[in-house]
Amino acid sequence: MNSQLVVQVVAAIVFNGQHVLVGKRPKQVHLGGMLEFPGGKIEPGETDEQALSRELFEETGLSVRLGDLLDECRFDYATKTICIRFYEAKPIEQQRSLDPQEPWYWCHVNELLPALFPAANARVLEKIRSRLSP
Ligand code: DGT
Repeated sequence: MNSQLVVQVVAAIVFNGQHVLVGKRPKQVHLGGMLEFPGGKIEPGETDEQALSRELFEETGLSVRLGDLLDECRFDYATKTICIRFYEAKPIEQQRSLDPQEPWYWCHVNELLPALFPAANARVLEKIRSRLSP
């Protein structure tokens, strides 16, 4: 049994037509260099929606309307266990444009290669692909 504290994480799959918002994690952090969906750890007292709105706005300046829960996954790493919930989202307003220097960009769904993402994202990537394939 894993007795480590479980870190609660939320992430958004923001769809813009055939594109989804992704970012590259900074080199120095856990899973550095991998792609991720915007989001992060839930602060004490926050709902999933509050945490996602805060993280998305801080990271990208984007306001979204949250949709369905697409996947929930518990994953054990060497140093911690995470429980991550992925929500579908639609962009409402972009407060600032994304600078090419920033890690965030709109990626075509055909380019969401599982090898570029943390293993915890495998199932949701599968769901995104099957949702958009004809
Ligand atoms: P910080 O800098 O400590 O405030 O970090 P936060 O709140 O931005 O959260 P972060 O991104 O360090 O932690 C999220 C954890 O979930 C991290 O261990 C990586 C993991 N993870 C796996 N897949 C994803 C994903 O698609 N998006 C995000 N944001 N995290 C993911």
